[in-house]
Amino acid sequence: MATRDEDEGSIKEKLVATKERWAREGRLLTGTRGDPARDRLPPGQRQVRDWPVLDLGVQPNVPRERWRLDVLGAVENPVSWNLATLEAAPQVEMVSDIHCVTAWSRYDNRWQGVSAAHLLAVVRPKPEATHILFHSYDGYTTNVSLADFAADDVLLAHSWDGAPLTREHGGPVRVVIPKRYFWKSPKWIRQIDIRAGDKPGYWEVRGYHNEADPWAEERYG
Ligand SMILES: Nc1nc2c(c(=O)[nH]1)N[C@H]1C(S)=C(S)[C@@H](COP(=O)(O)O)O[C@H]1N2
Ligand SMILES: [Mo]
Repeated sequence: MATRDEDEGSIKEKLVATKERWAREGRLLTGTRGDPARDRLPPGQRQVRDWPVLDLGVQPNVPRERWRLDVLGAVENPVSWNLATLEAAPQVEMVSDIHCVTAWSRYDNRWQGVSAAHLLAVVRPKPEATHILFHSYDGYTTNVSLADFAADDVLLAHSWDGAPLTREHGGPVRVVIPKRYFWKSPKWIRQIDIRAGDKPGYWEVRGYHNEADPWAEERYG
């Protein structure tokens, strides 16, 4: 008889295989381009009012006192933060829409945390730095350009709607990058590797688009 772990492993493999097939088939593509100056909803998306949970079948339990974030790589001043360091940094509140590649969008999410701009000002990327590779506690990775991470609506969020971010949504801390599909917003963030050169992450090597702009419907690579 299969053990519980093997069952969960094979369920996860099937889910991943389904998403890879969707990517190959170009599922959900409408072939149109949206204009954020005119529309609220990007092409092919529909609005939801609940907040779906998406993960790889694991929601790591990271106690608040044990959470660490290492920011390293092509930077002048690598840092290792804990929650106290994060809470001592200048706090911001940002409201943004979520666009998931599986076609749901959720409006007006109110996040609290520290801006990516502040973090970058602390670590000071070297001239050769061009991209970011995020690593999370569940083994997930995803990549963005340094410019995408430096956008003024990007933050490290510890709270949502005034309450600590729940475990299922990536607490203690996740990254939020509103201008990209939500798979580029890593939950349970552990490490931010600032790199000279790009390296594709978990979904990016499985057929998802490298840039992931919802307005251009960059769902699949
Ligand atoms: N660490 C980690 N981050 C992740 C994921 C994941 O599996 N692990 N899934 C991504 C995907 S595909 C989506 S759509 C969003 C889902 O975030 P939510 O569960 O808070 O809605 O998280 C993204 N960040
Ligand atoms: Mo997603």
